[in-house]
Amino acid sequence: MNLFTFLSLLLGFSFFSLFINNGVVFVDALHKIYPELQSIQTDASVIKPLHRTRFHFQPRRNWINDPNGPMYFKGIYHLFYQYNPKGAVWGNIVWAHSISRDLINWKPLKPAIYPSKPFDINGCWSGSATVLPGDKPVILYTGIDPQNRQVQNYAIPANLSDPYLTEWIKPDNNPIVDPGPGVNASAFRDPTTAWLSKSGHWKTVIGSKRKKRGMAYLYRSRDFVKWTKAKHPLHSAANTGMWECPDFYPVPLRGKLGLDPSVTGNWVKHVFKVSLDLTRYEYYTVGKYFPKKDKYVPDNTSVDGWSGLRYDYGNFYASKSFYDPLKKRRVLWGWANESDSAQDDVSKGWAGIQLIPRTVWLDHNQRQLKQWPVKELNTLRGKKVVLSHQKLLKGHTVEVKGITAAQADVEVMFSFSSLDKADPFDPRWVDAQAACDQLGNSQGGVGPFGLLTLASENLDEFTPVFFRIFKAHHKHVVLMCSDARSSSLKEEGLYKPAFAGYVDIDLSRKKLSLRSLIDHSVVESFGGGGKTCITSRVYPTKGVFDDAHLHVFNNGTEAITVEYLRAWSMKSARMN
Ligand code: DQQ
Repeated sequence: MNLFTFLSLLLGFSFFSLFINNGVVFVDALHKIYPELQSIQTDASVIKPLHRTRFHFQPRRNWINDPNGPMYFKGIYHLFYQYNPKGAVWGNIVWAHSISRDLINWKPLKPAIYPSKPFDINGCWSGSATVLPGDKPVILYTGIDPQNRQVQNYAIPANLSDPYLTEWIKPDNNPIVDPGPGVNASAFRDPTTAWLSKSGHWKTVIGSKRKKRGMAYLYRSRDFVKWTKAKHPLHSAANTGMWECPDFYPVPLRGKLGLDPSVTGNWVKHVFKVSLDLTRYEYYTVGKYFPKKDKYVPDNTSVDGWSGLRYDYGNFYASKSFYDPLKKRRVLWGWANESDSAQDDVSKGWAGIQLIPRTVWLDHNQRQLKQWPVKELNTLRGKKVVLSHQKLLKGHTVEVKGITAAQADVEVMFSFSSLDKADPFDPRWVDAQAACDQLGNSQGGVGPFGLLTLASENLDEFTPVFFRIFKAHHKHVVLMCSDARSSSLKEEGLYKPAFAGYVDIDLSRKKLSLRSLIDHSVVESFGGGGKTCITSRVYPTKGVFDDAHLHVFNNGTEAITVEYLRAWSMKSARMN
């Protein structure tokens, strides 16, 4: 079995599905479909607390996937998301809708968009919101029509004076974009937030593929209703397959400020992100947008392909960002699927969470982004414990006691006095995950050091999140791992990868930071101040609730100092 087949089985995706509908052959590579499980409803009152997240977004039950159309409108944040109202696997998809004043506590509203018209009768798939001048939100989304073609539709609020935007209208002049000649009608979806160019045109990008080439088709419109396809795509890349959920936005060269998508100029770069259906990972590039030519060109420091930079090197997909005009920041949402089986999801009665929204900005090296949980998350911090100047010799583990280790926020700053003991870097470790897979948290020179999260009392279950530092030719290489292999004593049907990424960081201060958000079945970690992020979904059997433990550890010969460790018990968010 190759890696992709294995991943697809475990993550619940099917890469190659074939449907014949009304004589149209519909080849696609989407969420795994379980017709017999799609409409098995679990009573919300019998959903068990085990493994449910308490501060990561989830509805009370059922399946969720992509975040859709996040936006801020009249004092309220809106999050829509792909949702199956009838069961815990993908199917019957509608745009569910929740609102919040702080991005952390959420109130559910009724679904905003659901199949009801010929232009979306077979599905209401992902899309984005754009707030037009005069504070008028519009949603662009992909509808599946009676021929199973993917078409683009718009929806508008029924009542602009309702800050909750409860009712949405899908005008009858939809679809506003159909695939047209030469475009693969079963691979044409997920319109981006539109931006306004100086010429007065609105522009949006739609993900697609041409043979094996990933495509970002560009469309222009003056009135948001009549759209024309540009001669050239905004961007495309060979052998990357279908580009799902593209995202495109400006970031200033310096500082953390977020920008409205229409901003251009010499003082900004652009970020282009796609979700690769073939690998179910995302990659982004940092580059330059030429508005007159409507071309995006990645910088030569950004790898433009599936080994490129990722927002998150773990379980994170179909992400979408938005500009928050209230706090002047760009906020990123990502979906984390379950890593258990569809049958487990049906017995749990739910599947999928949204990760904590993250502020994103360009790192001062201008080659990559940095990410950090929105600061509103700190309002959930409760009891705090602190460690400082704690020396960890080789093999030392110190338990962090006094907080709820299954529901916690932990920030640590590690330091070391020398890198002389760093092991040599094997140039074959191009893929960080392969390196982590091979080495795990076995003894090294400088590192592994980090956290043991969701640990059982006798340490037969735990999810370590840690760094290892290697010596390469002219520099040091920092590997960050979030290794789920020992995360659960349950073996059957669980996907337990040793997710990993490299951290491009200056080690001259001999310091490395780590923050982990631990929430029962998710460990979401930020290394090097948000340079490398990794999310793991895990299902401990013993390290649960009050029986979960948290440790800080060093298994390298070089002594490590915990300069400080601050850990908080996290309160539960008001969640739908
Ligand atoms: N999920 C949606 C599609 C999108 C995919 C369907 C990505 O619009 O391409 O639920 O997870």
